[in-house]
Amino acid sequence: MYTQAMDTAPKEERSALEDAALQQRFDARIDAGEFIEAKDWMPEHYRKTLVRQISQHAHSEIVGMLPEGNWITRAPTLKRKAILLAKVQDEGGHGLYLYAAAETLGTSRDQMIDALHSGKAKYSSIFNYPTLTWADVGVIGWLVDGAAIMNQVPLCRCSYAPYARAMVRVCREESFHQRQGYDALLTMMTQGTAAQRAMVQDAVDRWWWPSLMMFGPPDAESPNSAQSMRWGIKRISNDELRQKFVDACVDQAKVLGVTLPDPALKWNEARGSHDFGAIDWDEFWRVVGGDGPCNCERLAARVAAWEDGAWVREAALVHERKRSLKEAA
Ligand code: BYC
Repeated sequence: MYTQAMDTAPKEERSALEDAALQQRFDARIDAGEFIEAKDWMPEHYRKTLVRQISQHAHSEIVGMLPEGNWITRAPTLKRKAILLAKVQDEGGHGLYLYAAAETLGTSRDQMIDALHSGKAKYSSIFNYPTLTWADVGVIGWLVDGAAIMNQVPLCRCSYAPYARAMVRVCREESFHQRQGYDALLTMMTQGTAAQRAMVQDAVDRWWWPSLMMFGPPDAESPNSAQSMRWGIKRISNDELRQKFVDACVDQAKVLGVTLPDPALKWNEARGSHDFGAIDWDEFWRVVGGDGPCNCERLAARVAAWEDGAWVREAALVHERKRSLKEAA
């Protein structure tokens, strides 16, 4: 595990005056747009906020492998299967970069995984919806990965450098994910049968609103936003990102030939953006609270994977022990 190699004396040995000076210097660095590294002093609340966000993000990547992983054995062609395998594997990699980034803040991976498996930790609401048809896989790429990119590109400039660095790589891969989903849908819409086109529309109808919820609650009801924006963890607010996403999707939907399921969606000349209908926030909080269509199934699948993989972890430890004994000899 990485630990926080503090350059300063432990908290109990520092005076209030020293603490105030450290805080002042930290604030000045944030104001100057500097990046904070793992070894730098940081306020406890900043550290906790980062661990909360980064670990939730890591869990989302790992749980996010499940809805699509479900379709690997049923992909319609060898090409689509190979693409989907690579994509799901990428999501696993993203989870690992993010757990490693969170570990630099002094939280162990075991602690984070325990929190996920015991149901204490959150992960993105979006992964608690079922993937009913092959079109869902395309729509996840287009809308879910599209929303993820919109939200994650600003995180490449997050004030905490290890998170920002991880996000650069994640975003590059996410953009391939978004394109593969859009391409799969375009193929179905332009070369498919009427039934396949209807399947795409049905998937868009089911995933549109949950995708808008991915950006989190409205700014006015987002308890963490103000402080996270002040610290440069979040650079753009939940509502602003949601609006940018809606605006981007409208044109993409036209090219695809699908209808976004919102009768209130229309261009607002004065705002230079699209107006859209009300999001069902009761549904969002229900899903976040554990009562979505697939919450139990997702958690059970993660716990089972962890238990079934125990022998791999044990074998890796024994191998490492043997290797270091050999090296010492
Ligand atoms: N689902 O004060 P707020 C991916 C929680 S991975 C569940 O606005 P914040 C992908 C929030 O945690 C997608 N919970 O919070 C992977 C907070 O609860 P706590 C994941 C949500 O942190 C595989 C409370 O609501 N992306 O795309 O300022 C395949 C109040 O919210 C959600 C990330 O994690 C939600 N949707 O802003 C394909 C990106 N929204 O912790 C794709 C990094 C909010 O106070 N994270 N909550 O108990 C972020 O950017 C921010 O954490 C959020 C929320 C914008 C998500």
